[in-house]
Amino acid sequence: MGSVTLRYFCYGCLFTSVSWTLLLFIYFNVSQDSHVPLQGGSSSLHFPRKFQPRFTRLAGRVPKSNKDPEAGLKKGELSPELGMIFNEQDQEVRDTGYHKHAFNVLISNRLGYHRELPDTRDPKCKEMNYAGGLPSASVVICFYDEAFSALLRTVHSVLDRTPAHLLHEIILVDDSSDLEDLKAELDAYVAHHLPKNVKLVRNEQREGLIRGRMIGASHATGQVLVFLDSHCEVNDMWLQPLLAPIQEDRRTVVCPVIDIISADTLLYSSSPIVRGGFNWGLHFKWDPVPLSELNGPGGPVAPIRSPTMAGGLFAMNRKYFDELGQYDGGMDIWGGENLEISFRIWMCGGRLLIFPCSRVGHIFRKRRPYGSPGGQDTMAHNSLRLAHVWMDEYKEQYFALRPELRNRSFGDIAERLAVRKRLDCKSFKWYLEHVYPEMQAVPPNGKAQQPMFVNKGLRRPRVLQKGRLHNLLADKCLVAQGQPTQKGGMVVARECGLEDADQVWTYDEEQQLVLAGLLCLDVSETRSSDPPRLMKCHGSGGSQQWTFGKNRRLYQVSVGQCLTLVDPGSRKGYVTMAICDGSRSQQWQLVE
Ligand code: LR7
Ligand code: MN
Repeated sequence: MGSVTLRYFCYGCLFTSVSWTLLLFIYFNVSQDSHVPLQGGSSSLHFPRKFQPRFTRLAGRVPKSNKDPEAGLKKGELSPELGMIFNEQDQEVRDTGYHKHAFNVLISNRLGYHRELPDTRDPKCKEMNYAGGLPSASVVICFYDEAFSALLRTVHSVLDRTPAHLLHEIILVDDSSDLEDLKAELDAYVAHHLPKNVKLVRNEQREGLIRGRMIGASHATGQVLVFLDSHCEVNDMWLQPLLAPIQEDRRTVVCPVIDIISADTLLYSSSPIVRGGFNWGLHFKWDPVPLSELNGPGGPVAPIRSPTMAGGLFAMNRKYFDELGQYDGGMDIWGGENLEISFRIWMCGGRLLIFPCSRVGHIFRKRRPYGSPGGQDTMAHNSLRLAHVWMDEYKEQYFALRPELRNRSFGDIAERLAVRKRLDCKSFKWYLEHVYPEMQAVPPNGKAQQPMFVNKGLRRPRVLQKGRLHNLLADKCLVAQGQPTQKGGMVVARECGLEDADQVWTYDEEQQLVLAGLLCLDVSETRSSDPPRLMKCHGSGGSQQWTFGKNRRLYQVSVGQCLTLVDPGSRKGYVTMAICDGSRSQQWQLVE
């Protein structure tokens, strides 16, 4: 993942939850079209029925139709037009939000601090009973420059979905955020709108998430520590399945299934049941769960042994966290601590389990929007420390991939070696043989794998409609400016060619527009005013997700704007993204 350091700011977009509720009420219930001048009143411009996409896939998806946004939404579904840009201020919120936080802050703000989520658990989870007398939890949320609405949704989701007697406290650790308004807003909010057991701790200097969590834990007094990233939403009955096994065995460390909150649409959807692994580049990765374990006697509610954890979301007995050596305080900012604590848990007598009945959503971003204060590669520094402390002769596997790090200094690790000795931990060889036998000693291609979800599969989305994309005002069709095979190429409106296969678009169930069966119509993440381009289809919605709406508008879900012909008289046929205004330059139709 790349990282950039950005220090600028706009929280002019902040409202209290009350005013947001009001705004959303107006937006959805009263007069959605009153925001949109020049619109005709016709409602006959919907897709023909046969092309209306089905609703049958994952719960919590954006409804795939151009129905009225407020009509018939199921629990946890979002209006596809929730990110609609109405004015320059909306645009500013969206664009600077992407820049600073790498997700759609406009939608995050509009969602407010409370929302319903689809229940993503296996139905059998509802039959589970958790005995009384579970230990109480201290939830530690460490954050640096987080978007206020995302942080508050994290906090409120915990308050809303955790029985009071199990929630000892929430400890917010502000890791010396640079966004000044975030500090002021949060002070006021914590003082006036949150219960007393929500505490705010401020680091005087940026410590990074690893020392940040240690500081949070040092303030905690509950029996169990639960760590969360600052852009999560916990789902129904999330905590009980995590507390019960810790009560049974204090050396069991537990993770929920991490559901996916889309960075572009904020849609909450179920994540596949996978477990944690890693590669020799010391990147975390998701692995399929061995069938023997998936189909074991406990069925879909049984815990899954996981060789590693992703890092951000887990629960652990607080005293055991101390005994096990907390974290390596010599690790900086971000990276590596997740593998370090995973190895330590397994090698030193504990175990790490994922409980499929506990579900917590996390906003998965495409990049990290912050860097380290001095621009250092903290992932490399932290990985070196963990390799030297825990990996024995297997650290050579890492150096084979990263020879430039072999002689790099990594600070003092004496304290960590003492932890390993004190706990009489097993060897890394033992860990590989008993916990992660799937790991191959020699990397097959010498390359580190990508540390992200790769669970999409190769299935091609079902085509819903096919034809030329006709602009009604100019009587022209949307085509590639150059070759339709050229990645990054622009699109323009030109004379329609009836026989021309290069003009044929498909619209599919993923709401993608694919030209000539090759590339997808895609928009820029950070600048909503940039013209759309043809890019490789990525299959994860967002920048490639389009809906046909009122007045034949072609709406872009993550940009919140409509495809617009710039100058209908000009032969150049340029198109751009612009605020949806119902004008004829925004009327598009797929015609066979
Ligand atoms: O200097 C910092 N100080 C902080 O307080 C940098 C970050 N942070 C906070 C930040 O605001 C956030 O709340 O630390 C938290 C994690 O940072 P992210 O969200 O940028 O990290 P991530 O989600 O990309 O990374 C994953 O790997 C990290 C390795 O250090 C941490 O373990 C994260 O907690 C972890 N996140 C998850 O496991 C969520 C699931 C993602 C996956 C896979
Ligand atoms: Mn995160």
